[in-house]
Amino acid sequence: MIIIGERINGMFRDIAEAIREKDPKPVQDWAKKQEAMGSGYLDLNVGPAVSDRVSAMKWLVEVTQEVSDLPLCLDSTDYDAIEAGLEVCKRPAMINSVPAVQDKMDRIFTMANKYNAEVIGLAMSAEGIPKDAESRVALAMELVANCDAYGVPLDSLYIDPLVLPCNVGQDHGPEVFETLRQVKLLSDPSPKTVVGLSNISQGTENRELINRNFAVMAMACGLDAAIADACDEELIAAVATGRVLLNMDIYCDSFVDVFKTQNL
Ligand code: THG
Repeated sequence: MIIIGERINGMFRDIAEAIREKDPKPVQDWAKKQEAMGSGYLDLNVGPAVSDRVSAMKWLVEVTQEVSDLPLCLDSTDYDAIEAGLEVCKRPAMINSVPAVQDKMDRIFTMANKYNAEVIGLAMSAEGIPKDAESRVALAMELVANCDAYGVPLDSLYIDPLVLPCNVGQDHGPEVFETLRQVKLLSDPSPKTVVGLSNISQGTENRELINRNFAVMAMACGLDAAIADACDEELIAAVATGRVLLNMDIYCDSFVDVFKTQNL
């Protein structure tokens, strides 16, 4: 499983402040730290409070690229902000994200072709997030069909079944696991899968324990990537162990340290 470092997000006060003050240091420090922990991508989200999302996203991309060569995951519901970010990305990026809503898919898959970008497709419609796995998989199928129609390679599509906090949406958990399993059967090549891991523990006690357990359970269902707290050592150790047990990495005595050097 690939870790997409979640920390450069304006929902965190230090990043919100950095964006406001145009101070690159907190952004660059988190970029370096998340890369050193084995992240394969860096999620960039300007957060809810920013007034000019377009210029903020462009700035986040530029300052992050000064210190890291990792591919970027541009996280916004504002597609003008995503496009502004893609324009300045030096390497192919990931677009985060598009729901199964036709006009949005039209814009995002067109953008994916233009910028050779990967795409996260959300298992939600204009009506919201369904509960059962069957409905989530049906929405994933719509995303797969549109991805294919636009000629975007299916393995550039990451389906996100959408993880809700377990203290309010406990019954969604098994549906998310089942969606992860079934998405792999939708097409050949199949789409990949991703989740926002920290969502599962928002508002709970003992967040790290919940995140870590959810991560390895989802890995066993075929999860390919997670937007996650890359600076949680225990999580990284659990993911590295999962990769060895799933035979994705060769065992050696220092497998956790090796995972951190791979930036898959
Ligand atoms: N799917 C996709 N993208 C996503 C999500 C998803 N992007 C955003 C989010 N979900 C993933 N990123 C985070 C980042 C931080 C937290 C949760 C998910 C988090 N933050 C603390 C909190 O809310 O308690 C903030 C603490 C603080 O303010 O210091 O947990 O699901 N495709």
